[in-house]
Amino acid sequence: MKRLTATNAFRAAFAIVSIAALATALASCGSPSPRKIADRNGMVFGLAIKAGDIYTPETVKIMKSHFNLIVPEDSMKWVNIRPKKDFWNWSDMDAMVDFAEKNRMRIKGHTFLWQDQNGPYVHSLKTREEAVELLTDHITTIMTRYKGRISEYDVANEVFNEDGTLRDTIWYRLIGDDFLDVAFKAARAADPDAKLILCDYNTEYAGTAKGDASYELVKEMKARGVPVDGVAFQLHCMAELPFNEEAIRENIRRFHAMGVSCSFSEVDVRVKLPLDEVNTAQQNNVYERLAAIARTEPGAKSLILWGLSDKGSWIPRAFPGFGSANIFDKDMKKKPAYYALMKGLSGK
Ligand code: 9MR
Repeated sequence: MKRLTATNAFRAAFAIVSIAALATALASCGSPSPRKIADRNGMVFGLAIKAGDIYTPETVKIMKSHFNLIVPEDSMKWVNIRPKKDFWNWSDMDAMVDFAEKNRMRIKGHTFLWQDQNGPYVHSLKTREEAVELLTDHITTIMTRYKGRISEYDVANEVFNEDGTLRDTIWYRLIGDDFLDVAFKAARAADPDAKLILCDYNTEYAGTAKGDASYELVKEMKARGVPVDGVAFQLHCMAELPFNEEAIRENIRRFHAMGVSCSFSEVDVRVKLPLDEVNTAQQNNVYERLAAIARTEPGAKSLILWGLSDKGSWIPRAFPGFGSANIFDKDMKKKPAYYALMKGLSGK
């Protein structure tokens, strides 16, 4: 039997260390991270986060390797950032903007003109002049503070009824037909470089009342010189419903043709619980197709997830009996939907 000399022992140890180093190197240069894939494909791949997420190491790790944009799920909503007319709560947004910059991510603002989550004083506005003044002040103050740091904003959110008419909100009622013009013009004046977006749900399909009304409204806004740069389709989807890929692509293309970009901006795909083989396959299909559309349509190139895991999701509160809408489960384990989404994102 060969004796283990000092030289042999050294060689053996060296070989083991080399193999370990090679394995590590192979692992690290293996498949690129989702964030790299999105960057390479020229895509925004984003995540809506809650204020505490940037202090949760497990979430931070996933955020850094997966996403190139974050959006506050709630922190910029009127009642949260400005609970009283003269009291601004900047701390959460300041921390998120710092976090995004430190990690070289973009950050999106959400949202100014909306019917929900307004401070009580908003509902006691009485005249057009008061409403224009407060809305303009709100937009100007936030966008001036984050000028050059926040790259895009949902300036207005959910302005349509399902039949395509405009929703009866405090802003529309008091300001009148030019309520969106007021908001978008104030936004452009506050930060000329920020991308200004009109956001809604059920507007993703061409050929539906709401989808077509949104297209017509943006076309008219552009024609009268109102600075609207993009539309956002929220896409809180239900796995069991039919998914009309062609109608989404057609819609994106007609917006693209007039220089308006589209984003899938609040993506989650709920299922009627429990999760089973059938609805898992349906959910996978929606995630994969949405990512594939966003990747392949030059007028889209943006997909933002409304939360990471089923743990903090808004779905069970809003839709009793439904859930499991996100790509990680309650224990932060990757679900089949995760892999389906990645397949759509990478095209492999
Ligand atoms: O996910 C958000 C939830 O945490 C809030 O309680 C709720 C009310 O502010 O808003 C949810 O986000 C909504 C988004 O801002 C606009 N589109 C619909 C989203 C789900 O309700």
